[in-house]
Amino acid sequence: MLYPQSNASRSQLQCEGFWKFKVDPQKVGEEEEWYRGFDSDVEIAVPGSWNEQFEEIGLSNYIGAAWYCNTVFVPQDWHGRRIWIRIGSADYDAAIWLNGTYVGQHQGGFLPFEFEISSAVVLGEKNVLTIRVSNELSSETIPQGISSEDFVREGRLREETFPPARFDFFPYGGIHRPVLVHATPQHYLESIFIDTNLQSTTTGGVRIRVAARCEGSMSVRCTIDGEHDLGETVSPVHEGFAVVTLTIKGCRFWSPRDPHLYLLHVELLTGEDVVDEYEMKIGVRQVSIVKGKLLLNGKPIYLKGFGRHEDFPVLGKAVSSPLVVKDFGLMKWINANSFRTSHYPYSEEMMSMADRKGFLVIDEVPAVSLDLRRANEKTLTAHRQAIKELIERDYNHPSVIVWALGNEPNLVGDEAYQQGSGARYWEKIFAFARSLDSTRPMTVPNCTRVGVTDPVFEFSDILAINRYYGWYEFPGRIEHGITVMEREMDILHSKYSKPVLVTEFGADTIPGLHSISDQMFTEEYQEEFLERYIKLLRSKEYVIGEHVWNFADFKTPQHFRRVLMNMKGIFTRTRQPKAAAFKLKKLWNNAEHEK
Ligand code: BDP
Repeated sequence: MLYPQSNASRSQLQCEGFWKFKVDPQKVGEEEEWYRGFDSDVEIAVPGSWNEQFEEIGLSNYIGAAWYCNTVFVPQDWHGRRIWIRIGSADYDAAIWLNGTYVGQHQGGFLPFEFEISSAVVLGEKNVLTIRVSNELSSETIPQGISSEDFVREGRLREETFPPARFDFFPYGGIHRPVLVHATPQHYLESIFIDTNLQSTTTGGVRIRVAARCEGSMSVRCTIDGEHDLGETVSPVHEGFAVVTLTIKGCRFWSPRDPHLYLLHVELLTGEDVVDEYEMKIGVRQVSIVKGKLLLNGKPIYLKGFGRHEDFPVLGKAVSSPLVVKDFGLMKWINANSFRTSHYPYSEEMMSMADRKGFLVIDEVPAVSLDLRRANEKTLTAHRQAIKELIERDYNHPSVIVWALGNEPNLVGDEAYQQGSGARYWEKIFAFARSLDSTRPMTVPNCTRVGVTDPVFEFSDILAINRYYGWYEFPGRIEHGITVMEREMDILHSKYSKPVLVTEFGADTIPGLHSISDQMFTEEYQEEFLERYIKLLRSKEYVIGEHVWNFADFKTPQHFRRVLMNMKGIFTRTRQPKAAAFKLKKLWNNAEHEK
């Protein structure tokens, strides 16, 4: 699925703005035929989260189904083309109707989906678009949900949150990314996958795999930055596929220091006539792990940055262009070179900006806190589907250097996980992911409670660990926490001989709270915690990076250990720096590949 664009062959309409909105807690909407269109005094902004927009009408904790309705005028001159509806993300399940006709359903949040609507659309008129979204989760969805009964069954009543969630971020509902109606030609480019490598220190290789839906004799032509002398650029389409290989001499390889992007132009041709075309920016770079080091273009790279969230007051989980700009500005300011899309895929707008700004991204599948006692074949299928959709969406981003296939499985502990169920599950997941991408390292961040015997380590290329010694364990005792951390990292490394990446470490901090002794929640405690961890990590040859938890404070479900938010942010939820921000800026003020 290609991101829609406008060019001589393609067009698009943005459907953002205010939509009619109606909640459907009893799930009567379908029976009452709301899909034919409805009126309502309640209007919701798209993109946006309903929990943030409708506190006043009692929806801040609403988990359930809700309906959206709008009209879209599709121009007459789209006649003869294929017409599609594409949604950037709807959390977590969406069903679509156009003019009362069912179009399709997609399960799984945080990822785009599209359906062809050519036969349902009326050209030159307003079409009624109805979307039902639900933010309900179950044991069979990715991420998994949790019910009040599960809390009891799992013997963890005191862990109960409201709304119930297995994870530590707010389970917002809504259409969170752009809704687009777009047109392609009848014969069209369906997907493009780019592989790049270093053929020498000055020559880059680019392999372009194209899938096209077309009939008859067609070919694909690829050009980079309009240069035609890059090798054989035309290839015939055979059974819907074509491969073009190009070489770039005197190549400017993509890196955080020089995030150079080339413009790739792909055309679908019949003879010399252009049937469809697509333009995209590509970076030429190579990621590898050699002798325990993470290499970018053959040189060791050390990751400095954050685990993050998509979260902001009023917006909830909605993508906002000013916020994307602001956050990259802050990450540059603080001298970070990387981030992890914890705990789900981020907006396409954010990923493209990472390419342009030269950030290295660990791209995460939304399989957070998996509990295998609750998982079954359907969970496995949903997990595979999320991996497939994420890899297809983000394969071409040079910024994406690692896939995280989940986060902290077996969080609340179950012996069977260590004794076989974990290994059996992850073996299948890693094998599936590797069948889709053989070029990038893969990992799953592990949690303290599972420890160094987590089966994910067997399958991971990088040993990713989330640790809070000096916070959840040994509260108020940073010194002791550091000693335990060091011992554990040494054991981990000697056991698996793979590079170690600390994907989370941090301390909740209330800005303005101070103390002259080690007191949790003070600004001094956060500064010292981070500084001591960073000093330790840099003293270990096998550590390839440090990701502080979290970039900014973020909203969580209600729980006695959270005051509205998780406050481990280096910035507040509204992006004011805490004292630790200035400390990190200094600690990260060195060359990207140096510790
Ligand atoms: C880790 C989780 C993360 C939490 C964090 C915390 O990966 O989602 O927000 O702990 O408790 O275990 O701050």
